[in-house]
Amino acid sequence: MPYDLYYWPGLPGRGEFARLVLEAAGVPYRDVARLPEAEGGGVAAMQAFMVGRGHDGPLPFAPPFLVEGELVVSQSAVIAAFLGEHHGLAPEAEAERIFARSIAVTTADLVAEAHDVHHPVGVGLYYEDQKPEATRRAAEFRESRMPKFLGWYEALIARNPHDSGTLVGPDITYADLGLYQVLRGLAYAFPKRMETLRPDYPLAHALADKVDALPRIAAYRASDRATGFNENGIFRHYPELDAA
Ligand SMILES: N[C@@H](CCC(=O)N[C@@H](CS)C(=O)NCC(=O)O)C(=O)O
Repeated sequence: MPYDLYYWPGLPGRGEFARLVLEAAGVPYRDVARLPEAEGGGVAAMQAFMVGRGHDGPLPFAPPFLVEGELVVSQSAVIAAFLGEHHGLAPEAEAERIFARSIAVTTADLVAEAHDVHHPVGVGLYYEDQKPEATRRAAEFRESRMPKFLGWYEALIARNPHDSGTLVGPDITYADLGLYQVLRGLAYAFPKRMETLRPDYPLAHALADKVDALPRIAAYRASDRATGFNENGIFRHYPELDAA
């Protein structure tokens, strides 16, 4: 049975943290909400699952979630860890396995902060209705939060005792795929700021380049399964929120 991944169509969003692990591992999956309703897909199928229609399993609070038979896995970091651990993209040693999970959860924190830059007052409001607050939030995010998160990733790679150029353990893991995605997202949303910061994080960027060159990731990015960043997503490019 292939996995069923449920996430909003039309944006990479938080679904991408699951999708990248599935793609890097070469694991078959259905991106259910992107399928036609005639094939049991669409947003309606996703929303039906979330209210328990047609199944009596756990209810995910929000997309993304992953379903395989009776197993329902929600929260982007938990999904990435679950898939990585089951499909050869996680460290073997227990301490490193646990730390990879911590990295993934921290990455989810960064994603939430990147989202809150354009929605600092309320998730249910339009960006246009919270622009002054977004301007203030963006300055703090660019100047303080981006260097703090990126510096942490850089330090992890530098301190990795395996000297593998990865965040944790001897090989590329789902934690590295998450870093790859946030670096791409931040470069899309804040191109000027990322250009300024880039020289400070050579190891993180080298790792992202390595992930980008993985044959399965390259094939995925060239496929019609991959969706580009846009202003419906988490990482949005509003020029007025970016600065060097
Ligand atoms: N912490 C969760 C956040 C999930 C989340 O906020 N999902 C968004 C889409 S990216 C959503 O549809 N939220 C609906 C809601 O919060 O009501 C995760 O990382 O998966």
